[in-house]
Amino acid sequence: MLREGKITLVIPAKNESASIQEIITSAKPYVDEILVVDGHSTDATREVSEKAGARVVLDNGKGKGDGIRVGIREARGDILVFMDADGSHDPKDILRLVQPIREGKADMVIGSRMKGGSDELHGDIGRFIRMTGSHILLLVINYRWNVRLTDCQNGFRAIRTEVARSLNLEENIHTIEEEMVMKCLKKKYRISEVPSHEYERKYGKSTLRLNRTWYKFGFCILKHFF
Ligand SMILES: Nc1nc2c(ncn2[C@@H]2O[C@H](COP(=O)(O)OP(=O)(O)O)[C@@H](O)[C@H]2O)c(=O)[nH]1
Ligand SMILES: [Mg+2]
Repeated sequence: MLREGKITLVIPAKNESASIQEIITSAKPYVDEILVVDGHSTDATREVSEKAGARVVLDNGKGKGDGIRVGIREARGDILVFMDADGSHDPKDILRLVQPIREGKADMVIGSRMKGGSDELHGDIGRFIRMTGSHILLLVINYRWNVRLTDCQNGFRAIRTEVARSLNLEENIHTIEEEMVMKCLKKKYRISEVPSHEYERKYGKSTLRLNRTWYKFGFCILKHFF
């Protein structure tokens, strides 16, 4: 059965004025609404986004997770797609992410970098730590809920708006991705994955500061384990 639904693309963005225009323009044909959630950028992210045709709202200045939560609250579509503003994700994958939801086969669909490959997870010690850590957390989730996901941390994903709102997400930083997965599993929502390639961010540096926040990822798993 085909389930129609309007798509809102939610783009959390903090100081991404160099890449965001191209991202909005190339995503436009695939979605009904583009909502940029600005993390109090000090560059022209807001202006560039509005000019490119996106609706822009501000987060509360607490981090990417905060931005995602604001996006979930403000979106007008029936299906949400989250995509980063740094050029890591290919807008052409949006329809693939949404398809299982439209077909009524899934409530959330994650773009798997393990199935699609990543330019940001291999090659140096920082990336090795990031990938290994994320695999350990993934194993904990898989055995706890008896599933076999391959990527629980990619931000490129689609979810039914109603489902996202029912999760009452609380995380303020990048830990929101794993929180979303665990809360879906707890509530017995169906999660599926499609392959998606992760490209290197086009400009600037990642906002993730693992040296300062790594323990929060483990703590978040513990918090939602039972
Ligand atoms: N709204 C909002 N977006 C943010 C914030 N921090 C990062 N982002 C955005 O979240 C996305 C992912 O961040 P990024 O730094 O690329 O992290 P990584 O992909 O995990 O290395 C990018 O589009 C960032 O601009 C924030 O505090 N608020
Ligand atoms: Mg990135």
